[in-house]
Amino acid sequence: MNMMFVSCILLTFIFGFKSVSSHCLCPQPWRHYNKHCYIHVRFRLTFQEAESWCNNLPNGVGGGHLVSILSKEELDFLRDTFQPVQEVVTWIGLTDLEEENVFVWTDGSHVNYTNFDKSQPDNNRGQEHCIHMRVNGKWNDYLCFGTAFFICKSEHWNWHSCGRPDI
Ligand SMILES: [Ca+2]
Repeated sequence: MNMMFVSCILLTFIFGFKSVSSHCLCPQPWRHYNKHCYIHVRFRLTFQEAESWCNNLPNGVGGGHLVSILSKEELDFLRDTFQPVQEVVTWIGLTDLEEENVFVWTDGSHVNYTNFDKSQPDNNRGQEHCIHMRVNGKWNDYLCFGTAFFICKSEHWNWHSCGRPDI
């Protein structure tokens, strides 16, 4: 291969990727991370109301769920992105409502990673089955009919106005 050809390939590669910004993958004000879009919703709902809100997402994003957090990296992304506007607690999509101490994500993801706070989950008074995240990023089981801000997560979107196929 001659140098000109290699340079062409490299430039195409670099500018090809640059033209696919996160704005193409998630509509504003959603934020993109690892093939998913996230939004921090700043009004208070119960756990089930928040899950329903995420299931019926506006802006054509598609059906989503309360956020599943599958790794420390994903948790760090959420904290870095939403911490400045995060209130005391934020619903995440983890619950053991169906069976005590068997935690499931509402989006069906496997539970391979958790980040519960010290002494949690404690199922206080036998009534805490829905998980929220505290400002310190640690998780706590809480009353499902309590209200909190929440984060929705949805598979990212090929926004047609980008004019390019998704990568
Ligand atoms: Ca608790």
